[in-house]
Amino acid sequence: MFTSKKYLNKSTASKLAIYALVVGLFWIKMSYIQSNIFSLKVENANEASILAFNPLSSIFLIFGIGILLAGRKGMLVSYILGSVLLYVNVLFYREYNDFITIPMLNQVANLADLGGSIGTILSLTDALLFVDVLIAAFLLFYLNPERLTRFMPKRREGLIMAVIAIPLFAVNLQWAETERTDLLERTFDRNMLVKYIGLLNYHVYDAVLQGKTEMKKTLADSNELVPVINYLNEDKKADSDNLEGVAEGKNVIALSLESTQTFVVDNTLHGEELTPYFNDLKEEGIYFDNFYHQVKQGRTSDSEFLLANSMYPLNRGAVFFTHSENEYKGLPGLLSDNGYFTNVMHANDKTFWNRNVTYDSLGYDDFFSKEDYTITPEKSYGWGYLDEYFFSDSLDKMEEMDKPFFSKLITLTNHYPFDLPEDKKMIEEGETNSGTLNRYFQTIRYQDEALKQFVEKFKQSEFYDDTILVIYGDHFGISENHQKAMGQYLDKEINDYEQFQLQRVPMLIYGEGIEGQKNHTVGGQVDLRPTITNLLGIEDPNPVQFGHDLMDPDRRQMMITRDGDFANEEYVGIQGVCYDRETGEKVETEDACTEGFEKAQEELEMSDSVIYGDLLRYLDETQMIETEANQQEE
Ligand code: GP9
Ligand code: MN
Repeated sequence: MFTSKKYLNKSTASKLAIYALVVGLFWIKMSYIQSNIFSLKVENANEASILAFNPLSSIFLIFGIGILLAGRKGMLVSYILGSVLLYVNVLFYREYNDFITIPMLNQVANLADLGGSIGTILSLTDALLFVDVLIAAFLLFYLNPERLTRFMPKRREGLIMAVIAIPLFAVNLQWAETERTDLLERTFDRNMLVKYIGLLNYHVYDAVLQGKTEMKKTLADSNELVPVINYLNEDKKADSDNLEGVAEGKNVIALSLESTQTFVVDNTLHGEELTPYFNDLKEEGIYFDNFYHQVKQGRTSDSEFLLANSMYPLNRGAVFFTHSENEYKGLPGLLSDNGYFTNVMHANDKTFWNRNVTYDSLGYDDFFSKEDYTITPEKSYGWGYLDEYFFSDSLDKMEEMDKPFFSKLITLTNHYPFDLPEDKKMIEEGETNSGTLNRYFQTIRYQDEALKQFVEKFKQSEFYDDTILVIYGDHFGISENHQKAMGQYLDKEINDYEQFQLQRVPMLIYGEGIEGQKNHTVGGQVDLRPTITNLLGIEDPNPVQFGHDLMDPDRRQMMITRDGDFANEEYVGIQGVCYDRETGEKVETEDACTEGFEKAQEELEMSDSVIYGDLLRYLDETQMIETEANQQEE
């Protein structure tokens, strides 16, 4: 009896030891990745403790399920899958500074292409992130310290582990709420979610969100559009007629500049201007210096979505993939109805970002993609067709087009990893600690030269007098990962406020009859559509637009980011913290920015509801009912 009890105790003790070792091993790795590879901006000791604690519940959950399904083999499988998931996020984070969402997985082909730079994000030392898998396998399968029994976890134990995960998570969440209330309801920022609940729990949460959004379209009905329209009407003032119709009947070239940020404008490197041509050009047009990109995971495609619909893109995934076949009342469709030939010109695969499908839904008449350009190896580099040739061929195509036309051109050369052939480099590379930023200066300089050739040739074209150019940056090129280098270049510390201000992209309206002026209004890509229709003097019957004409002197000065942050006339609000927009000083008054944050959240939710519910399919019906109601009132 005595021996057997001792035997049992020893056996239980060694079993528990193995459990503890394997759990501990994964815990250490996950903590290491969360604290050292991701930059989650831990601000105090409490946050650091939450971050250290948060892997635990998810580890109990995945190991518990593994054991429940297949004993120790299952535990090892959980260990391996968990490790792979962590690592895939590490790679994704290096490229995107963000975490994977389920909708992003539908775009694997795209992601593979984006990783034209995969070599740049893989690192040899990454192999170390898998050494622990071998140790875990050894512990689970070969270690037998007491030579009494092998490690044989019972399924019941798996169930117990999985159940223990629940109170562990509850503790985690309660603790996180001490830092941020309603964490799970206010989920625009994945960095914050991961900081507070950990990467694996974040994925569980993301899966729940996915299920919820899929339900939304099925459950949607036409009534849901009414509050959106009412909300938007509240914000609308009498239409200003500033510059209304100055470009009536003219062609429009919307020129989307890849990864081009405002900080390069009027800036120098080694004493040379980075964008000498644009710097002069902007003096001849209307230049907006407080104009922000508003994209999220869909990058360029998100900026295209903003332009076409004056709605916000999604917080998870690229709306070009997730809701490509919704009904939209897009700008291209509107212009086509007004006699325009609407098209996109972009020398990449037509399926990239699912463009060929979504462009149809937005109402474009045509798409000139890679296959429509005569691309030779001599004229290509990195991502493909070099901008100068792309521009020149595109102008030739425009000569032939039916007029008036609306062409959106998307450049490509100034794309991460910012590589250029030697003979195209017009400036020495930068001297910061980031190769990415150092090369970025060179591709920016190259793009400016290509722009020069384009605009100068355009000026010679016979449609110059009848065309306006709308030039804007699609999104940032230099991510937060390069903050230190950016600080070295700009010679200041890049704090949250500066990082936010770096999300400004240049925006210029240029053409015959448009006088040069600087416009400081606070706006973003969501405002492009109403601005363009105002210039063209085209009545836009779609009431579901979140943007405001940038030309309107009395417009609402507000720009909302996809993270729920905002800039308005006075303030910049970032993750609950308020700054003076001009000086960047923290504003200590408690609720100076509360209204801004609430507005941002409300507006993003409205926009999301339209996309998730595919609500524009009910627009005609809703408007008919409204008109009838109005008539009855009269
Ligand atoms: C690809 C180009 C770049 O066609 O638009 O896409 P991005 O990575 O910037 O979203
Ligand atoms: Mn882009």
